[in-house]
Amino acid sequence: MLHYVTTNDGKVREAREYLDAVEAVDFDYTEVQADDLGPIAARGAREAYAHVGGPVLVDDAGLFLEGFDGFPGPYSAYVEHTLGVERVGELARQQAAETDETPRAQFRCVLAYCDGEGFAATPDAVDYGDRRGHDLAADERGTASTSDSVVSGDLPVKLFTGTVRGRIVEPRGEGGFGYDPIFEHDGKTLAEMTAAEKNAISHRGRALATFAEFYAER
Ligand code: ITT
Ligand code: NA
Repeated sequence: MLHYVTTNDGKVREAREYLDAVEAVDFDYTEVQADDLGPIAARGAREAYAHVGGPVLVDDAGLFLEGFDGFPGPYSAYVEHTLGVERVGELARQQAAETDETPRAQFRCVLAYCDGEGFAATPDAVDYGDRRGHDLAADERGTASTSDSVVSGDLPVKLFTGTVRGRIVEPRGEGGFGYDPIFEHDGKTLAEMTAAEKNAISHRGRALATFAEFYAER
């Protein structure tokens, strides 16, 4: 049985569309301080595996504002609880107005899988263990990728990353969660989309689709 480790019900709802046999575990793993999501998720997966004793999937996500060098990024949950979503949107729009540009942003989701076993090496594997910086301009619409994260002496973890690009707008919509109301993609905010519509284009949906394919083989 796969354990989806999160304290966030919105994430669980989205994950269930890809994984039928999944048990949500409300386990608050230690979020190490890092400037990218990969190492945070990988460490979380190792800790969660030790706690659960079976296959675990940890989901670490964040909003990366392009005009603010990726802020709030790995600190998105903290910033949501302190500044709040509307204020983050206002800041991004104010700054962009000064340069007469549209504020752009990226959502990123890193899924970290650990089941105590090793993984066959993937040719394009990136070691996220030491990765720094954000590949913000990767693609106009979004990306999905897979990589191994094997830090020597540690449990092997496999990472699945999804991104989506969009514009920061005034809050609209009642669906989704977190920063969804201020993030517009193809004319709709993620909060104006149904769960299926959001999954089809979102950072989490892309990462989950890649993971589901891998997990079906595992
Ligand atoms: P867990 O760590 O327990 O999974 P969390 O909500 O703290 O739950 P994160 O650490 O990944 O999750 O925090 C990411 C922040 O980004 C948090 O403020 C979320 O509300 C927000 N977020 C994550 N995924 C999102 C999505 O799909 N749409 C909008 N906001 C999202
Ligand atoms: Na968290």
